[in-house]
Parts: sequence; C-alpha cells; structure tokens
Amino acid sequence: MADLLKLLLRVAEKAANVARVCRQEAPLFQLLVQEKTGVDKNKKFVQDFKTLADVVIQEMIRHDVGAQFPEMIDHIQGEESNKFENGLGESVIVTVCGTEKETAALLATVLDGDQMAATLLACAIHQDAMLTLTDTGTDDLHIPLSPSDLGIWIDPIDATSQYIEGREEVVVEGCLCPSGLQCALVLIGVYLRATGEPVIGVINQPFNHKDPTGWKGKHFWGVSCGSVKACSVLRPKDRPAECPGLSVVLSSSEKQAVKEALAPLCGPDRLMYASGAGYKILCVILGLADVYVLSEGSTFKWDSCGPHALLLALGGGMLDLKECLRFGHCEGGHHDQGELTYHQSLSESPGADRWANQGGLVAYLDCQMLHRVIGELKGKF
Ligand code: 2IP
Ligand code: CA
Ligand code: CA
Repeated sequence: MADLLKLLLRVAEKAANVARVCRQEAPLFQLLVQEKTGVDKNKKFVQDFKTLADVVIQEMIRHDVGAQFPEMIDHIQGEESNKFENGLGESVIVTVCGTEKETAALLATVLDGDQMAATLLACAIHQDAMLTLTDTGTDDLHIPLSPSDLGIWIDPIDATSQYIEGREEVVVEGCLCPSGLQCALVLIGVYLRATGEPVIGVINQPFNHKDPTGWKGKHFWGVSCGSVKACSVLRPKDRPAECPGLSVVLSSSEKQAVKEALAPLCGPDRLMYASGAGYKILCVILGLADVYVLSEGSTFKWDSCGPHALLLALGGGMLDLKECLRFGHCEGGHHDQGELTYHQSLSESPGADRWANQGGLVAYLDCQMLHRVIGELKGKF
C-alpha cells in the first residue's frame, strides 16, 4: 500500500494548493466564508466557519482516493458535509466532476455565478501533474495492508479560524508558532476498519514559510503497521540531545486547573499554548513540545487520526485522557490501553459530536514524559 501513501501525499499537496489559492484571491476568499449552524456546529467556538475551500478539498480527496481505490470510497469520511448553500438560499451538492469545465460550472452555482472564482478553484482541483514531491523515503516501503480493510478520516483544513484570520507570524527556529497561518493543516488519516487503529498519516502544512514567490508548504507522513514503522520525521532517539525538563502544549482555552497543575512541572517557558489541534500534535511529533494535553472533548476523529499514525510510527501514541487518568498508564514501558481508535461512533451524541474524542486526549512520544504528566494531573480536575 505504498501507492496509497504516495497518493495521499499528492492529494494533500493538491489540497494545500487549493487552500493557498483561496487565500491569494481576497474577493474569492470573502465569497468562501459561511457560518456553520445547527448540530454540526463545533461547540468550542462562538463562531465556527464552514468554507467552500473545506468542502471542495474534502470532496477532491474523496474523489481522487475513490478513483484509485474503489474499495475505499464508502469508508472515506471527513469533517464537512458536501451540501452547500449559495447566496440565493439554494442547496448545492459539491462534487468533483469528470472535467475541469464541469466542476467550474458546478462551483459557479455555489459562488452565485462568479465564473472567475469558480474557474480558479476548478483549475486547482484538477491540477494533477504540477506537483513535485521529492520524498524518496516512500520508495522502498512495503506496507502490508489491503484497501478493503481500510477507512480514511479527512480534516480538509484544521485551525480554520487561523486560516480565515490569516495572520502571518514570524517563526523562531526550534519554537512553536502559537497562532497564525502556520497552524492551519491538511490532515489525512488511514485506519483499520476492524480495530480502529491508525496505520497511515499525512499532514500537509500549506503555509510553512514565505519566500519572494509566495507561501510554501511542507509535508509529513508516518506509517505504523505491525512491525513496519516509518516516518518522514526523525525518531526522537536519532535526534540531537535535547535540554532536560519537560514541555507541554495546551489550547489557550484549556481549564485553569490543568494549567495550574502542569505549571510547576514545566516552568513558565515550557508550558506553551498553540492554536489547532492538529498543529499541537505536530509540535509533539517534531519535538517542539513533549506532551499535548486536552481535557475536553472538543476534538474529533478527523483532527487526530492522521497525526496519531505519525506518533505511533515514532514509538509514541495518543490516549483518551479520561481513561488514562482512571486506569493508570504505561505498564511495562509501553502503553496500549486507552489508545484512541477511529472506527466507532458515540451513537447517543448528536451531529459531529458522534465522532468526538469525548474523554479528551494526551499525545506523547516518550512514555516517561507521559508518566510524569499523568501523575501530575491525577485528582486535580
Ligand atoms: C478545530 C481546531 C481548533 C481546535 C479544535 C478543533 O478544528 O483545530 O483550533 O481548538 O479543537 O476542533 P484549539 O485551537 O483551542 O485546540 P477546525 O478548525 O477544523 O474546526
Ligand atoms: Ca479540525
Ligand atoms: Ca476543519
């Protein structure tokens, strides 16, 4: 299944292109923003946005993966619904059509007849061969998986609020980016339908850095399938020695009790805050933070599945925080209880909440660090 990984890298790069095109055209970007309503609203935000960019990206990924792996088409899920309402109150089902022209015509109906915007978007969606991926790490990889055993979770754009706000932050080498465009990510995760275990993850950061020609992206991938573990990021033991102590990344809206419990463990500079659930997990993957703790059920399967596969590929993991606090952790050096899974919904919850990581989560690479954080949090909130 190295072919699937390569396809996901290409399609995530295409998704990043669409995300960049949508931001480059200011009038287009204004057109794309709609507010979410009803039960699909992420309770975390007072204002949560549903953008056409999101919908288009998700449908494009579904279309491209389904074309090459028809066995997977009914098992490709994402954050967005492909039903979109245009300015005239008409409901349009957004899909990727057979030709660029047809897709442009369909998008024009969503964009209230704005041909220019529709053409730009359709061009980015159908642009296949333009991508140069210089990732040779995937070439010799043998992934013992069959498409009929797999499902996919897509978050077309994570940290939408940062994407829409569009602040361009200056990044300090070796430090995480608390907010801004860098926190916006395309997340694709592949899991085993039978067990819900994540096996392949792709993360694309469309706005990694800016050069004189514009924004440039960066991609990351990981495979964790039995004894096959591979990742585009170096394993922690192969990295240069890091400074002692422990660092934790949190959402700025994290409970005060959690912040207070962790402060003595980390010291003031090493308790950090960043936007985007996916970006915070990426910070752990990259070693910019040791642990990410989230005490609430405000993330969803599409937020965590892809990045989770990279953590597993590097010898770490992502656990249900509530379970972890209740049942202990890391027996015998490795923890396999409470690992988040991706195949079962919470049938009693409405809308998007069916797919929430309800018990919160904790993401880590090093079991010792996980141990210390859990020890500190027990009984504190
Ligand atoms: C959001 C996004 C938010 C995050 C929230 C996710 O996804 O990643 O940034 O909140 O949990 O569901 P926070 O930044 O406080 O961690 P989306 O942007 O796709 O709605
Ligand atoms: Ca998200
Ligand atoms: Ca999203």
